This record gives sequence, C-alpha cells and structure tokens, in this order.
Amino acid sequence: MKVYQPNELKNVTLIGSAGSGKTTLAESIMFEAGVISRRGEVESKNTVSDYFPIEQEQERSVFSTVLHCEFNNKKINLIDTPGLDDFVGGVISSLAVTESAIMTINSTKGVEVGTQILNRHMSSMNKPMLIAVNQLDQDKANFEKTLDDLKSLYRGKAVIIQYPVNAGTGFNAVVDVLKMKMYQWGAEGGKPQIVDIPADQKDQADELHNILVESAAENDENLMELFFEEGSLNEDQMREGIRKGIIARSLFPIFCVSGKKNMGINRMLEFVGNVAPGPTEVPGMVNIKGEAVVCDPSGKIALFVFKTSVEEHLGEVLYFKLVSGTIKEGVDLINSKRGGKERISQMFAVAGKNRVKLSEMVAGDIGALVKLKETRTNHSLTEKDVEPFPIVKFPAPKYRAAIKAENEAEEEKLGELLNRMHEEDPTIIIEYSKELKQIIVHGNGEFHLNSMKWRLSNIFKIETEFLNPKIPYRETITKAYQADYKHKKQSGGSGQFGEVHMIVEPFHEGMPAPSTYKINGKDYTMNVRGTDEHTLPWGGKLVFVNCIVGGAIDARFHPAIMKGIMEKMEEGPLTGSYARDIRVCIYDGKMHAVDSNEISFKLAGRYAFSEAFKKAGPKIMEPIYNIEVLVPAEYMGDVMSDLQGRRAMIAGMSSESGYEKLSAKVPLAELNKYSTTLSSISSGSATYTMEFDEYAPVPAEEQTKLLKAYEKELEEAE
Ligand SMILES: Nc1nc2c(ncn2[C@@H]2O[C@H](COP(=O)(O)OP(=O)(O)OP(=O)(O)O)[C@@H](O)[C@H]2O)c(=O)[nH]1
Ligand SMILES: [Mg+2]
Repeated sequence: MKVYQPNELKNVTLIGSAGSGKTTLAESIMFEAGVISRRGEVESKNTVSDYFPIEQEQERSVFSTVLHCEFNNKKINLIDTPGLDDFVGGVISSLAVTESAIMTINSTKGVEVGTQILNRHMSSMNKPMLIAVNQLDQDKANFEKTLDDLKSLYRGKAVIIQYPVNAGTGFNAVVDVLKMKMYQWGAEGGKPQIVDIPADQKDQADELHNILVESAAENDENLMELFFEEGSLNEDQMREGIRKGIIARSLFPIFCVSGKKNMGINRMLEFVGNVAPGPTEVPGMVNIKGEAVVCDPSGKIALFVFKTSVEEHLGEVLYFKLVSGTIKEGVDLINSKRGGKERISQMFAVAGKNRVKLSEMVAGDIGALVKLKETRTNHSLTEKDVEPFPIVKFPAPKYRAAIKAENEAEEEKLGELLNRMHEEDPTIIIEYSKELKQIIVHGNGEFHLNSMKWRLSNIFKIETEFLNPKIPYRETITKAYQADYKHKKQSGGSGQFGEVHMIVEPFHEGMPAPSTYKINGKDYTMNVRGTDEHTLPWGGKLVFVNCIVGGAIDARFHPAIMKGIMEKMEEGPLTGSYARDIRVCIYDGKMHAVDSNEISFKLAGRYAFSEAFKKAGPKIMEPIYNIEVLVPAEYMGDVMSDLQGRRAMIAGMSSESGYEKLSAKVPLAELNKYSTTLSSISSGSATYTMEFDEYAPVPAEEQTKLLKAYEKELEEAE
C-alpha cells in the first residue's frame, strides 16, 4: 500500500446521536471510495463498521471502528463511533486523534439530547466540525426544524453549504451554494447529475450563497478586503475562508445527505478531501509537557494508542495515531508507561475487520498494531528521550453494579479479565471494595455493563452475575457523650487491667479546643495536653485529644487506646460501616502496676468508645450525588416526579436550546439503575451526569431499616 504523506491525510471522526445514521453513512463512504462493491445494512448485520457480534445482535455500534479509504488521492481515516452515551469513551478517544469530526443529525428529529452531549465534548476538546443533516429521504424529514435547532445551538456558526430541494420520501436533490449547482440522483443514489440551479430555487440559492461568502470572508482579513472590493469571492477563496472558519470553530458547514440511499456522500467526501483540516493544519496532539507535537515525518517517533480490541485469530489489536516521525516494520520503541521496549513487528491500515499490511507509515496517519507485549490503550510508544502523551480523560462513570462469577472457583479469573477489560476500555472502572466486600464495576450505563458481561460470557467463556451494589454508608455522632470502661481480667498468673474515661463529640473543622462539658447534669473540665488529628482513608477525620491529668494512664498506653478506637471506627457501632468526623477526649482512667498492658488499654478504649458513640446521637450518613439531567421539555414532568420518588432535592432548572437542564442532589442509594429508568421514561432522549457531593444523615425511617438489616446480618453470621 502507498505511504501517505501528512498533506495527503484527513482524519475524521463520525459522531452523532444514537441511530442518526453514522454506520450507514460510513458504509456509503466506503462504497463511494471503492473499498466495498456492495453496501451492507445495519439491519442485515453486514456493515463494514458494526462487525462485532454484539453490535450485530443489537443493531447498533458499541465500539469505535477505524475505517480508511482513498478518495481523490487523499487517504481518509474515518472513525465510526457509537451514539449511545454509554459508549462515550469510544467517541472521546477517537476525537483525541482526529483533526475534525462530522456530526450527523437525524433530520426527522433535529438536534437531540445526544447531539447536545456530543457538542459539549466537541467544544471542550475544541474540535473542528462539519454537519451532515442525514436521513433526508425519510417521510418525516424536516430540514427547516433541523436548521432552526442548529441555529439555536450554534447561532450564526452553522452555515448552509447545501439545502435539500425535496426532503421526504421523494428526496433526490440538493442545491449546493458553494458550487452554485444542483446535485440530483437517480433512485440508487451514487453518482449525481450536476445541473444548473432551477429558476424557482435561484433566489434562495443566491441569498444563501451570499451568506456563505460573507461567513467565509469573516475568517481572514485579506479575504474580507477582497470581499469589500469585489463584492464576492471565487470558489477557491471561499474554500480558503471556510477552511479557516472550520479550524477556528467559527464555521460549521452544513451538508445534506441520505446515508441509506447514498445521496450527497460523494460531494461531502470531496469537501472533506479539499477543505477539512488535515494533520498539518491544526496544532498536533499535546504531550505531557503541554507542547503540541508537530506532525513531521522526519521528527522523532511518537505514537499514541487510543484503542485496544480483542479480535478473532489476531488477539489484541492496538489502534494508534502516529503523531510524529516515520515508522517501519522492525523498529524498536519505548513504552513510556511500562519502561520496556516494544518491537513494531506488524502494522496495518484497517477498515473494520479488513486489514492491509503496511511496511512503513508516516506522521499524521492512523493504523493498527498487533503482537505487542505490554502496550495498551492510552500508552505512548516513542523513541528514546521523547515525551509521551497524557492519557485521554473521560467523563466520570454514572452507573455501578456489583459483579461476581457464577462459579466461585472462577473469581480469580474474573478479576484478571476485569482488569483487562479496563485496559481495553478505560471507561470501565473496577473497584475491589474491601469496605463493601464486593467487586464494584463502574460504567456509563446498563447497556455498557451488559455488553461487558456479554463479552465475558461469549468471548472469555465465564458466566457472571450482577448484584445490587452496596452503599458505602458512614457513621457519625451528633452530640457529646461520656463513657468509662474498665477492662479487668484475672486468670491464673498475670491479669489484664485498663480503665479509660472519655468524651466523644462530633468533629468539624475550626471547632474550638475542648474545655468544659455538661453531660447528664455532670460537669467535666478538660486540660488539653496534646492533639492528634487523623485524616481517615474513607473520608473525614478522627481527632484524638489527650486530656489525661496526673499521669492516670501512662503515655506508653496511649497508642493502644487509639488503636482500639480506630478499630471501632473501621467497623462502626451501628451498621459496621466506617465512622468519621469524631473528636475523642481521653481525660482520665486507671492503671495497675502489674496487670496493665497494651491489650487491656486497647480493649478499654474500644469499648468506652463504642458505648459513648451509641449514646451520642449516632447517625448513619449516606453519600449524596449532584446530578444534572438534560431532558427534552416534554419529558420534564415525568423526570421530576421520578426524582421526587428518589428523595431528590431539586437544586435548579434552566433551559438550553430546546432542552431543560435539571440539577438535583440525590442519595446514591436511590440512584440504582437510574440511567435505565431515565432512558425508559424519556424514550431514550434524556441523559445525566453525576458527581459525588457529600455525606448527609439518612432520614430516621431509613436509619431504622438499616439498623434492622444489620442486626439480621449479625444474627445470620452467628
Ligand atoms: N431512511 C433512512 N434510514 C437511515 C438512514 N441512515 C440510517 N438509517 C437507518 O437508521 C437506523 C440507524 O442507523 P445506523 O447507521 O445504525 O445509525 P448510527 O448512528 O450508526 O447508530 P449508533 O451506532 O447506534 O449510534 C438504521 O435502521 C438505518 O437503516 C438514511 O439516510 N435514511
Ligand atoms: Mg453506528
């Protein structure tokens, strides 16, 4: 295969809401570029892009898929991504390695919540974008509404290059206001007839052409001057202005297509080849030092692995972008993460599962590697002394489930596979929770985790079960209380003796040092000798104040008392959950010259603490999350009432171009399977993000339930 130079390359991600037609569009692109001779269909499970069994079973994309084609002497690397928000990882990692994206909009729906979510990622990643208004052949296609939506989302930046003459079932023509021609197709789509704009379209076409000329001129001072002098720009000048506008994200050109009928695809590809930015036209990927790496074939080799997949007969396949330098088979590179050497033994250009072997590749290109030892997603391979790239950052996961192997003997194997799944898909996060005694899997939604389970079962032949994940409760107290405990044991020879007097109280930052207390009508005065503040690994603090006067307990026993208290903090007196935010003042006690030892004081500390804790207004605390729901106005009422049933506190509402944004604080315990419910009450049109906020006391009736459940658990364990 030919070695493509940076100026012959275009790397483009296909993004768009679920079902907007990316995979179908990719299929037509592959057909138009001559990669395939027959177009497959998502429904017939034979597209180039959706080639994994799980994708065919679900008739939707689950993974990002790298495709390539040659069109007008340019190599276009196209990455088809899944639209469902569950699989957003594939979108973000693809955007990280491509210079631009084509956003597909389903013209029967206009801008969807999925479009909005993707748009947020696009703007935070500052990616240039083309817009493909798709499915214009559908009965319910509505270009005007779609355009209104686009204008309200992107304002004047969304600029028409094409508009459909007859959207709907008879769709077969678009007017192109850059070329000032009409493109017309036969029933099979494909190669259009390019004809003069008919008289009845002329006024509209002229008007839109002028808008396009002005938008193009706005991106360059020279073009602006020319425009003022001449009153117009020629096609090349317009292209130049449009290119600059696209790169600056001040212009998002609108194309009109039907992926399914292969209409408008060829022209859009032509535009991608001529105008969309290539790897030398935008700043290169930024390395860990924050430097943009120049796309230079003679520069030092630096490549970044953005995706790993396990494929039949091949094993692990790593997809990478060569950011700088030229690589040939046999070259040794360094894996910055693992420190070891990796030999590039086999390199491919890929189009779904079809691969073409390469012996050389030049900066700016995207390809696949096999037979590497320890390189995974997010790793960089470089020459010596070359800075690697930072890992791609993904949105926080919002769905959790506990997982276990159906066959207990396979737990270890499951652990290994889960770690591997995380390496392949870093948006799956595995937590071995000592606290909850569960393996918790965090992902982006039920479908995301189900597809993981499917792979465990079908590819790795291990059956697993999802369980409700436990909630990491915390325990604390709400008032000061006092307790004494005497540990005394006399058995044969030497005995055990330790007595501890303490006051426990709720801790909060900035509270004054302990002085006097009145508890049960009795006064206590503290003389502070020393304070130990412990930041707890599970959040919050334990503060240990030594107020012991007159050497009632030797300093050598203090660590043992502390240890006893800490043991109880780790297994709270109410439900066995971690305790937090407590101040303990030890102010008195007794020793025995012979029988006192560490174990005695540890036990005395532990029991005194437990007793005081139980009487100090103990409270179970639960994690509260801030959630932000994005929902079309029509479903707002249902989403609200569902949230109210989840003990949510609504914190705010606002409108965002046709959608409502709702912020709320919701206990984690009420968010189990929320993404599934939200999806079903909004017909899949709403989404949300969640972020830990704070621990707050559970309501009284909830506390009673939890206490009962713990009692039962203890009884069963006995
Ligand atoms: N009539 C018509 N149907 C289309 C068109 N494009 C896609 N479809 C249909 O819309 C459905 C979704 O198409 P896909 O290509 O799978 O959409 P996608 O954007 O890849 O979907 P995800 O991968 O789930 O995000 C399929 O049933 C397609 O046949 C089109 O241009 N016209
Ligand atoms: Mg798809």
